[in-house]
Amino acid sequence: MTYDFSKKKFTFGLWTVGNTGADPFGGDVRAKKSPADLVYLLGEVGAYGVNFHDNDLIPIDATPAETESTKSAFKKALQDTGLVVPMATTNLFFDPIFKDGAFTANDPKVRAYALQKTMNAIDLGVEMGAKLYVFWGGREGTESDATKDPVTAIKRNREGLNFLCEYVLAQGYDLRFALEAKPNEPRGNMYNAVTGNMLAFIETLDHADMVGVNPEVAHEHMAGLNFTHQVAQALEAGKLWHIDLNDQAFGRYDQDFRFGTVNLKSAFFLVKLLEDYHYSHPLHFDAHAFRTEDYDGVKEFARGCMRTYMILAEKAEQFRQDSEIQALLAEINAEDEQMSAFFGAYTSEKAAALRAHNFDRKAIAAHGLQYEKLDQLTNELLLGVR
Ligand code: GCO
Ligand code: MN
Ligand code: MN
Repeated sequence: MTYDFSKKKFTFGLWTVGNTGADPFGGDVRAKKSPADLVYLLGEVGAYGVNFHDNDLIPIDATPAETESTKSAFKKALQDTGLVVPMATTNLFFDPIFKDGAFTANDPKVRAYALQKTMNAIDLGVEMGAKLYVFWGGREGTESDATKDPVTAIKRNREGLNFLCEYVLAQGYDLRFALEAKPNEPRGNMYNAVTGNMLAFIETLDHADMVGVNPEVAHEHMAGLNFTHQVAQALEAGKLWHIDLNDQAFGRYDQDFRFGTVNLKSAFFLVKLLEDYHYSHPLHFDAHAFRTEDYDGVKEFARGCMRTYMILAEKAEQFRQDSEIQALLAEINAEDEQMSAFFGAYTSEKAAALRAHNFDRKAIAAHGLQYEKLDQLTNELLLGVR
C-alpha cells in the first residue's frame, strides 16, 4: 500500500539520514554525504522538512568561503526539493570544549562560549527558515555529583536560557524554543532528566511563554517511563511544539531505532494521542538506520518511519470507528447523574451533601470493568484481524 506522506509534517535531522553508522565499537560503514545531498535524499523519500545542528551544516572549523558555498548548495537543494527547515539546534556536545557541559559547565569560559555558539547557531537556523529552536543538553550533567552542585547547575541553565530568549527578542526573530530531556548518555546522569522536569523548569524562566518541549520516545524509555503519558502532560500544558520519534528497547543503550521497531503497541497509543488531539507541529524522526545498511537501506529506514506513523494513524481512526470498542468505552466512561452533583467547583453545600452520601463500596468494587476485553480488541485491531 502506498501512503501520501505530504499529509503530515514529517521531518528528519541531517544527522539522522546522514548517520554513517559509527558506534563506540566500530567506524563508518556508509560514506559521508554533504548536507545538500541529504536534502535530495529526503526529497526523494517524500519528507516535508530537514533539521540540523549548526555543525551538521557548517563544520566547526569551516572557512568563510566553505561556509558560503555550503550554505548556497543547501539553499539550492531546499529550493529544488521544496523541503523546509522547521527546526534548528546547536551542537553543544561534540567538541572537547563541552566535555563538562555547556550552559552548566563549571568553567565560565565554556559557559560564555556556549552562549556565543548558540547565538550564531540561532542566526543560522533563522536564516534557513527555522521557527523552532531545540535545546538538548547533551553534556549538561555529571558522572559524579562531587564535581558540581546540582542547584547551581539549574541556576546556570536558567540564566543561559533567559539570556538566549532575550537575544531572540532583541533580534526580532519569530522563533520559539523547545527543551529536550534525556536521562543519561553521553553523561552518566543528565539534569532535567525527563520531560516532566523540563515542564516544571520552563515555568521558572523569564519568558516561559516562548519555551516548550521536544520529548523523545527513546529518552523516556531509557528512563523506564510511559512516553505517551509524558507527551500527554506536555500536550495538555500547551507545550508540545515538537516531537522526536524513534524507538528503543527498555533497559538498553541509546538505540535510536526506526519508529515502531520495538514497541509497536506503545507507538500506536502515542500516534493515537497525537491524532486525537490534532497535533500539528513537525513529526521529527530522530533515529538512524541499522549499521548493516547502505543508502538504499537508509531510504527504507526513512520511508519506514513515515509509513509506520501513517499506518498507526489509520489504526487510530479504525479504533475510533470500531463500534464494539466504542460501545465498551462509552460504558466504561458513562456518567452518573447522581454523582455529577458532587463534582466541579467546591461549595460548602456540596461538601455537606457528599459527606452525607452513603456509598455501597463493595457493590461498586464488585463491578468488572472489561479492560481485558478492550485491550484484546485493541491488539486484534493492531494485528489486522478486525
Ligand atoms: C540524542 C538526542 C539528539 C537531539 C539533537 C537535537 O540522543 O543524541 O536525541 O539527537 O535530539 O541534538 O537537539
Ligand atoms: Mn536521542
Ligand atoms: Mn532527540
